[in-house]
Amino acid sequence: MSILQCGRFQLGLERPLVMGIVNITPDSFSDGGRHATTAAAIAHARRLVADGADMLDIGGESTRPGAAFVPADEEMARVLPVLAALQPLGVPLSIDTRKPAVMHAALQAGVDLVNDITALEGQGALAMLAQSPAAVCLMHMQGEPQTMQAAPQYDDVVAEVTAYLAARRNAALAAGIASDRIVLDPGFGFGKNLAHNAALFRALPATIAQLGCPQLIGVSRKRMLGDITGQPVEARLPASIAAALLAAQAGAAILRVHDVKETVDALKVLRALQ
Ligand code: HH2
Repeated sequence: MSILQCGRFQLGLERPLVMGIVNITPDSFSDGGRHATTAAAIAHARRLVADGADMLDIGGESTRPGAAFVPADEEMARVLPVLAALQPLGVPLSIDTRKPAVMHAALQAGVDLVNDITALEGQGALAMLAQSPAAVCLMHMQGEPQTMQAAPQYDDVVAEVTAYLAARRNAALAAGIASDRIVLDPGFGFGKNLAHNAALFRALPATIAQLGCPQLIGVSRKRMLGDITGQPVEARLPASIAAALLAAQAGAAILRVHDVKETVDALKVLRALQ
């Protein structure tokens, strides 16, 4: 059985883990403003744990297409009080950030995983993580959130994303981050149109899994599901569950979701009847 060394925790990966999303932002694409105060975010996080979340992903900057940049001190003011309050909960805490300064503060606060949509390309990020016990999630993105959905282009999306993830995994290994601390993520919706996302999704078991690291898959409520179903963001729960189950069957190790309770139930059914 493979294990993820994740800060204070050693996580068995024999079944997909459910990562509940806590966005402390005014502008996230599906839940912006709903948990924007410290108290609301803490209450939401506790609810996700009660609903069966195996870990929590705390974010203070929306990275939806076109999102505004958030200064590091503003992002820290959003996430640090929430991290401090959730620390005693006994659940692995992930910080969703691309800023080394925020990573540093979150590591000081005892975060167990650093989830970076720029795959630790920020100045000093790899070396900082090498000095910590935290796990890392390295994600692929083409371009920048401001403009990434304008005209994403690939010759071969699967080959290019796989090569990028392999290169970032190798950079992490070379920096001294052990392989049992590395998670990879193809980055659904980050500089990818529906055809790109679909090609990547189909390639999950065949190609990306061969990189030998556990994979995190984040498709919850995303526009690709709206493109397929025609549903607005608030009506994408059935599509999100379907995609989560497909990702689980394709071997995903961690499912990053907004709707924890429903996903946990769906995974129970998959496990019992598969
Ligand atoms: N997706 C989002 C944010 N962070 N991290 C990883 N590793 N993988 C993802 O697919 C991923 C991510 C976007 O979703 P959300 O947090 O709900 O929205 P927003 O960026 O608007 O806050």
